[in-house]
Amino acid sequence: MVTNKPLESRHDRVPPNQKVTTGFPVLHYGDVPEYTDLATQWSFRIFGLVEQEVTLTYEQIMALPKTQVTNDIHCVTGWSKLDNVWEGIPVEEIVKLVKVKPEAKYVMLHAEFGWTANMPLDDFLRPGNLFAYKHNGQDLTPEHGWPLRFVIPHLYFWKSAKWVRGVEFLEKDKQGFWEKNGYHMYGDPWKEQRFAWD
Ligand SMILES: Nc1nc2c(c(=O)[nH]1)N[C@H]1C(S)=C(S)[C@@H](COP(=O)(O)O)O[C@H]1N2
Ligand SMILES: [Mo]
Repeated sequence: MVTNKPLESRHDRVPPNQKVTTGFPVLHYGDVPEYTDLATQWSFRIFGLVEQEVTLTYEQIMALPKTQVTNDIHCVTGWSKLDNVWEGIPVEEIVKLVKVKPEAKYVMLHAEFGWTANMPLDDFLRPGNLFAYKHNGQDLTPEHGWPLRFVIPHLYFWKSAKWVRGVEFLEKDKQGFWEKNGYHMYGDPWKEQRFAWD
């Protein structure tokens, strides 16, 4: 018999207590940055536990090899969005630009206005993660992180920094913005690691 089960009951795709949305909610703390000239107002810094840090211009970032990936995203506030098509720079292309020191075990993503998100280095490096500039065939809108956002689909979507401006390699884990505000240090949606006490 053919069943037309609601997407929420597809437990292989949707983590516990999440609802599938076909919209694309906008969620962040603070203002949406406005840029008039990326060449002068924007750069991307790779620093911390690396042999030699680098700072790239927007043009240099956009000249890196590109990829397209499709994934599902899960926001801690309870919505999931399936089959997102992202275009961007694979995480490995960014990491190739520096020599990461062996002591590095965590990363901190740095976004506009000092916003941050932390994660283990191994999670950051997962194939499929990318620094995206397109979603479903369109340039990211400013609200969704243009000109560049990180996408790490296996953790709650708050780890996917919008308006990302840098990556810092660290020996010890440190709280990012939402983690300081009570969210979980890791944030696995399948284990419902929403808050620090979960
Ligand atoms: N720079 C920045 N990135 C951020 C956030 C933020 O507050 N600032 N919020 C996170 C949260 S909680 C979510 S759910 C997603 C939302 O992305 P969207 O607005 O594109 O749906 O962005 C994440 N990235
Ligand atoms: Mo979120």
